[in-house]
Amino acid sequence: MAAPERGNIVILTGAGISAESGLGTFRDKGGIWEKFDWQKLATPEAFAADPHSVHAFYNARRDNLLAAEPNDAHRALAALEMLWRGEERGDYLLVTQNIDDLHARGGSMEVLHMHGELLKSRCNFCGHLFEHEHAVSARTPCPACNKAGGLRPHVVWFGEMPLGLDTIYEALGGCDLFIAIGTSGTVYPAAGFVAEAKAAGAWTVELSLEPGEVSTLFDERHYGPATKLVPDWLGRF
Ligand code: BV8
Repeated sequence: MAAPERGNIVILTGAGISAESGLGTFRDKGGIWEKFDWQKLATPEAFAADPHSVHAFYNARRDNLLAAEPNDAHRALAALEMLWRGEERGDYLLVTQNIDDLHARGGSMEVLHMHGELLKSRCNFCGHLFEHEHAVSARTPCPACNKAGGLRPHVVWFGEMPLGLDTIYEALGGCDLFIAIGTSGTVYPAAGFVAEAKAAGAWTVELSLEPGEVSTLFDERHYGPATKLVPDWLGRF
């Protein structure tokens, strides 16, 4: 597809865009859900049953993230956002399933974290939401209400409502170009976004290492490592 001069763009990223920054993906060989059981670590029931193990799981991933750097794919998306918004070519929405902060550190100004953020926790007692890099445990007191035992990762677990869905579905309903980058198309509702975009008449593009579970829905598909594929494909704008 030739790059459009104008129009509304929605981009959905998944763990694959951060793979070359050293953060694990979930379902690739050796992925996170191969090593860890998501039913014991990424559901509200798991947290209620064993908050210590769940906090330890996210503390370890937070440490990995603090040692990671954004890559050329993150930076290429930031450049597209700058161009699209700077020249008022249309709406631009970056939605990520990732809980890392590499899009922001790579220069993206606005990122919708539909599955939450690893560098944030919130208090179940007072609702306080705060950023932190240090480890948190079931005994850590809330910095606002000072009560201990109520802190949880600001992460959307399986069975929980993803964040920002109203904004996302509104953008999908009016988008001209939908690009999915580094996602296996396994987790809903994110995996259903391509169908929403198609229904709105958008051109849909999959950029990943290999075909995902909803690949056949895409108008255009390119495969390869994101740090090469994304700057190359976005270079046409
Ligand atoms: C919801 C945060 C209702 C946590 C995550 C039974 C009970 C309850 C729910 C369900 C159920 N059955 C089905 C569901 C729905 C469920 C779901 O979809 N389950 C799946 C497993 C079937 N979804 C939910 O529960 C969601 N909530 O349904 O609420 C609702 C429904 C509709 C509307 C409103 C409300 C909540 C899901 C969120 C769960 N939280 N993460 C954490 O991170 O610890 S999900 C987890 O999977 C991550 O967020 C991850 O981002 C996401 C998707 O995975 P991917 O990003 O795609 O990563 P993956 O490893 O799978 O793929 C990597 C891809 O990268 C591959 O394609 C690979 O080829 C590519 N790649 C690899 N290397 C590279 C690369 N590409 C380019 N370059 C490379 N170098």
